[in-house]
Amino acid sequence: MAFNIEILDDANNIDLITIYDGNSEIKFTNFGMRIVDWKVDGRSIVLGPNENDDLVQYYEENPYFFGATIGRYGGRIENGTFELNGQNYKLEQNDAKHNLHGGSNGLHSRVFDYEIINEDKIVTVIYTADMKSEDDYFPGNIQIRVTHRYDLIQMMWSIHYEAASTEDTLFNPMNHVYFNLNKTNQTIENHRIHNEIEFYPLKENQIVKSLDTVNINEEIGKEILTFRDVFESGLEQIKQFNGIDHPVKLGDESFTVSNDELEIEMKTDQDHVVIFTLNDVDWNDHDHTIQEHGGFTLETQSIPDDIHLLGDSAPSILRNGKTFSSETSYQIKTKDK
Ligand code: G6D
Repeated sequence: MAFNIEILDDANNIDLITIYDGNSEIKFTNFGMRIVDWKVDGRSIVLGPNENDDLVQYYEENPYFFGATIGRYGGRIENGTFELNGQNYKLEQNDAKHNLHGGSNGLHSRVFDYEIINEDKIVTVIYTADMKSEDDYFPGNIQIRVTHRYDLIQMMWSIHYEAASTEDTLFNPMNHVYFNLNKTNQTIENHRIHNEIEFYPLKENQIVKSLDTVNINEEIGKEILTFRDVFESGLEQIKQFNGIDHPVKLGDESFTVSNDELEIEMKTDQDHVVIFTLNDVDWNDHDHTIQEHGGFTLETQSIPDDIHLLGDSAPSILRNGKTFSSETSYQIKTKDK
């Protein structure tokens, strides 16, 4: 078991952390607490920069939040405003009129202090930061601790989030990793989704409509869907957004997606996952390796805009005096040939 650290930007303390053994390799950076790459048997299974990209520039330009830790709030808050304890808060409107992924000063834009613990075949990276209300206009200063752990035997990446705030606030973090299990530069259409997809329809402005859900498996009449089935389903919501960009209800203990060779199993204590299938690509990533439907996210979090849908009982409300704690893991399994 081994790990190494490469300094990418000395002036800004940006590092690339590589953890590897014979079968797999995972790379993180303290810039936005990102997963940069994850290779299994030499194949990259997450979207990210190429070897010859300038990593910092790549992430500064990338509009899709590849691999980034998102916070304080994953997804859109309608009109960038919300009310909490009778007080109205105005956030940055960085996505049309909405606040998306916490705004431009969100966690993805920051460089974190970190420490590494190296145990037998398990490497743990612990990031810490303080986020001030004046940074992103949410109430309260929060202390955040995010732990990325890689188990080289299990090929399992787990993320633990912890936070405490000086005032009642919203905290709804997630990781914006995109997976594609294919060896070649194919889209995700061939991937099978082993769980039912029960999603929350969106309004035209991409904000969740209501708490009423639609079950794609029931609509199509198929137990196990491929992404191709979903894209070709003709369902209004899928046509409208050119793919999935929806919160999905999690019913089972785990959520699994596979192709013929690999399987990714996600486990989380969250009740929802936002799945986004890279629906419109209008960014030139120099090498042209990013394509429409070239990856899917598994963003485990509370339903975006829950503060408007659920008010005082929104799970994203973090009360002063309470500690937020949540865990998600992604495990790669190779299928028997
Ligand atoms: C998110 O749901 C959103 C998408 O609409 C957005 O385009 C993407 O992040 C960058 O998952």
